[in-house]
Amino acid sequence: MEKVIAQSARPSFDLDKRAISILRENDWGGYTLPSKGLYPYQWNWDSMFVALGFSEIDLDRAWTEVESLFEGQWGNGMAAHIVFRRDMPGYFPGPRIWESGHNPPTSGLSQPPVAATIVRDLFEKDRSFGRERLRELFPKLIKWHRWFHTMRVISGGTAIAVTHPWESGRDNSPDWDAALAAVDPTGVTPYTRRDLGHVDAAMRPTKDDYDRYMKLVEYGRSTGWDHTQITREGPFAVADPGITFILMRADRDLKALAQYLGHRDSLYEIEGWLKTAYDTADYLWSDELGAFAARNLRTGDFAQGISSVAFLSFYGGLLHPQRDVQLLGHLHRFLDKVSYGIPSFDPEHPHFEPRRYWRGPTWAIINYLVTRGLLDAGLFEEAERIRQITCKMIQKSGFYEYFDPLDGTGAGGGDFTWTAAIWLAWASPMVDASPEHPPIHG
Ligand code: 9WN
Repeated sequence: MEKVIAQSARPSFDLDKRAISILRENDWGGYTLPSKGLYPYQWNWDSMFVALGFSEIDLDRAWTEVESLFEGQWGNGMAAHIVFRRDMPGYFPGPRIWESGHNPPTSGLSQPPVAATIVRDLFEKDRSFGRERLRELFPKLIKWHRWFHTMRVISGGTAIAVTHPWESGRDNSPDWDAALAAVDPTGVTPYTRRDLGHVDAAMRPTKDDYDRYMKLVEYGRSTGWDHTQITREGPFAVADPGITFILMRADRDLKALAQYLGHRDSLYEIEGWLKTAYDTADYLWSDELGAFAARNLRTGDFAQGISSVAFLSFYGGLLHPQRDVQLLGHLHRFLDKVSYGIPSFDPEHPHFEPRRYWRGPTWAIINYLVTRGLLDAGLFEEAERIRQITCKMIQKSGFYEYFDPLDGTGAGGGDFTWTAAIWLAWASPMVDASPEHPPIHG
């Protein structure tokens, strides 16, 4: 299955080669680390982007990445956000803090469900090769989606809650500021952060944030990781446009997979989830911001600014002429204000910080997801603009975890796997950027 990329086919051959070596170097045998040192375990959505990257060179290895992630799936369906296979003292909080009771040990929460979308990509690359593997994975995928639609909703509603900023994959986005401020950090068990041994503190979440992250872990652990209780009564529950639109898209892709397999009962269940998509989106639309925004499920309050995940509504398959005009206005504004977008938070907002983690920097994975949606919606010009910026940014700085949108400087961890994977799958100048799937709207 291994495929060799021909030198003549790719003008950025050195970067292609480097990207492939990063994937191989961070491959620890069936699963891949996001970055050595900083993140020495398997992370949920990282692994799915990694699978996409591997699918450019080794489809078999790509499927293995997805399969290994699901070794961390709980009996209740949750695919955990971190799977811990070794005890690495260089990372905090490790398996002993989480006390998941799962084998292999995992964290106690989840991450954005890009898996079904990526599995569909892998399957469509070679259907006969993937059929058996899809058959094995499908029940696990649908169980995970069911977990989101039951254990991460508050009775009567359809909005999907994130119960910890880590669950959103966008740890310290300003989207969580108000809800996080309401978490009382008093009495948090003293701890030593490890991330600051790898990355400059100015690029990472603050101590105030971290105390609250740990308080939320302690709370989850005290419930024995009872996800229903955590969602309904816990100290933090915010509806996140990121996870919401990613799940919407993944539900549609899961539906396509059910069709391939002829799973009629599953189709009905998935269609039931999809029927609520527009209601869920309505809940996240802020007239004041003219955009989708995170919303605190305990108070109903919207976030104070716009994050780049607002533009994932296209990826989620939503079309709404009046709203789309406003969203595209913001997208152009975000891109025009900086040289290397899409900034993760509104560059004109007072809370924008160009180097601090999710409070402004540009992320190649988000650019990729937004672009997939724009292509589906026929917005080719915007899509190509974002791809070219991403390409230029990586050519300028290398495979960093994320980038300063003002000058393209790489930040966070270096030789970062998901950036290498996104390069191979999409950002490299020679990748065919035409839409792989027909539009999914309607
Ligand atoms: C906590 C691994 C992960 C990503 C997240 C990113 C960051 C972890 C951290 O790194 O989160 O899960 O310790 O900061 O925010 O999106 O999956 O790359």
